[in-house]
Amino acid sequence: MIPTITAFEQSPDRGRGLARDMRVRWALEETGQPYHVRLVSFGAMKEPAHRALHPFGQIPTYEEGDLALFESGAIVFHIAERHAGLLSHDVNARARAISWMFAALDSLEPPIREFSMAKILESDKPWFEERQLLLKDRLRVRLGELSVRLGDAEWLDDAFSAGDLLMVTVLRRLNVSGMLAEFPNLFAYVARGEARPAFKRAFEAQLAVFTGKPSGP
Ligand code: GTB
Repeated sequence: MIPTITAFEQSPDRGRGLARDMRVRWALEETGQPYHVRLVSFGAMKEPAHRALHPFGQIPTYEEGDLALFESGAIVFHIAERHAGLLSHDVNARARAISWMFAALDSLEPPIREFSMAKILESDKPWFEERQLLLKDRLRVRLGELSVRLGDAEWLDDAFSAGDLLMVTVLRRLNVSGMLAEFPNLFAYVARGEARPAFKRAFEAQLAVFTGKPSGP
C-alpha cells in the first residue's frame, strides 16, 4: 500500500526543504518507497479532519492503510523499521543509530529551533541581541561536542543511517545562519547528506510544490 504524507501547501521556507515533511520524503526515497503527498493549508491543518490525524494540527502526517502516524521522528523510524536502507540488521549498530535519531531530535533540534525561532519572533525586543548571544553560545557548545564526536568520519556511526538522516535535516536549519561554517566537519557532513541522490529527489519534490513545476525525469 502506497503511503500518503502531508506537507505545507505553501511552505514559509519557500522550498528550501526545512519543513519536516522533508525528512519523511528523504526516508521514503532512501528506502525506495513510492508515496503520495496531500498538501494542506494552514487553515485546513487546524480543522477536525486533519486534527484526527495530528493532535497538534501540524504537518507531516503519514497514512498507510488503517495506520495513521504523526511526529516526523516516529514516521522516519516506522519507515526505517519496515524497509531496508536506514537501520542496520546488526542489533547493536541498529541501537546506536536509534540513539543518534533521539540525539538529533532531543539534543540538537531544541537549541537550533530556539535559536532560529528567537530570530523570527523576538527581533523587536530590547533584549533580543543579548539573548541571541546566549542562545548562540549554548548552541555552539552542543555543535562543538557533535563536531568532536564526528571527527573525520563520514557518518555518525559507520554506515549512513536514519540517525544521520535526522541529524542532517536538523543541522540544515542552520545553513542561513553561517554557524555551521565554524565547524568544517559538520559543514561537510551536511553537504554529504545533501549530495545523496535520495536527498536530491526529496528536495526536488518539495521544491516543486513551491515553484509549481513538476519534479522528476
Ligand atoms: N515535532 C513535530 C514533528 O517533528 O513532526 C513538529 C511538527 C511541526 O513543527 N510542524 C510544522 C507545522 O506544521 C511544520 S515543520 N507548523 C504549522 C503549525 O504549527 O501551525 C516546522 C517548520 C516550519 C517552517 C520552517 N521554515 O519556514 O523554515 C521550518 C520548520
